[in-house]
Amino acid sequence: MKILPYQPDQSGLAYSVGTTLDRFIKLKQSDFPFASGELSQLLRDIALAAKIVNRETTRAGLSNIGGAFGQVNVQGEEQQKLDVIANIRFMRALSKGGEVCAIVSEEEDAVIDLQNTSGKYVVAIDPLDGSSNIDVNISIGTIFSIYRRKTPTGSPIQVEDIMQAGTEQVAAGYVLYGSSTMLVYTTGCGVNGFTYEQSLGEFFLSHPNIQAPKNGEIYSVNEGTQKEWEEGFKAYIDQCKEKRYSARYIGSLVADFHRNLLKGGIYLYPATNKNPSGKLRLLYEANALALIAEQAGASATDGCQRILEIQPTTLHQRTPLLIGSSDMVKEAEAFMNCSVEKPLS
Ligand code: FDP
Repeated sequence: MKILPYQPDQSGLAYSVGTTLDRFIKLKQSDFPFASGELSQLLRDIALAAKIVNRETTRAGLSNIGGAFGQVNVQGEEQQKLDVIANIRFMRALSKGGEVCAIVSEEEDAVIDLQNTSGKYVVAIDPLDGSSNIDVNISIGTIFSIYRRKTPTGSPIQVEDIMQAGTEQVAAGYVLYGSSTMLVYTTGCGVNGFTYEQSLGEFFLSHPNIQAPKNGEIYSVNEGTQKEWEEGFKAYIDQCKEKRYSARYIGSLVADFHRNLLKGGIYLYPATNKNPSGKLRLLYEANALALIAEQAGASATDGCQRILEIQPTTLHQRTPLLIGSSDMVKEAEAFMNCSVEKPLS
């Protein structure tokens, strides 16, 4: 009997499809001493739900899942049917896996206790971000943060398990449903991006070790609220214009953030009259993107304080957000007036 060692094919006849998300997660598990595989499984559960949400979003115009659901969420925002569907999909995936004990979702007033006291992890999630863009076929996203519970497993969940600062995240990521669907995540050892290959039903590593440019020439802000900005903020945006930066604002945080992360730029959502503490939610929007930003060499601040160090006090707490290329964020911060007392969100 003849036995030969395996020689990878060099002919180029069948191109390599690359590293799947599953394999990558498994390979990276060894980055964590004593890892038991639960976080890896949790990331895989999120990826599965993302594939399902991707399927729903891509047929949004065809099936009866577009438009408003007819209810408002705890933020007072009108829920779209796809917001509700995405929430159900992620809740289901996270509750079935067994690794999670509690979920904070944009679409739920309260913390959802999964009654799984053996679950080590708490997930904060915005199941479908940028939902005003769903019906007009523009990029939308999912944002998630994963925390390890503070109290011992086996006991009921407590406030300290939920109200953790962003520095405590063990992993965070987003899914961008755009011209292609991408999942980008970090476990605190750099940032990696995966593109969904629809025909194979798999995410493949497409953007290894993402490094954000230190500087950029794109600013992303809703200029319609300009009259409500504080003077320093106005002055910074004026400077962006003087420097002939490009204005790019999709109105989907994930999409605006992703573009600026890859190309260099800054996304800003300041305090306004309507949203005196800013619009974006700390627990399930700002924190996840701030961790990714920092892991990729970019930064995130509320104008005066590093986002990751803000101690949350309420579930749906809002924060101003300045996030993107580190030099741009630093420059913007220098314009902010940090002596004014901030209103409670
Ligand atoms: P949306 O309300 O459509 O869900 O998360 C909130 C968010 O979108 C962000 O994705 C987006 O960047 C921002 O709000 C848009 O707000 P404005 O319409 O006030 O600009």
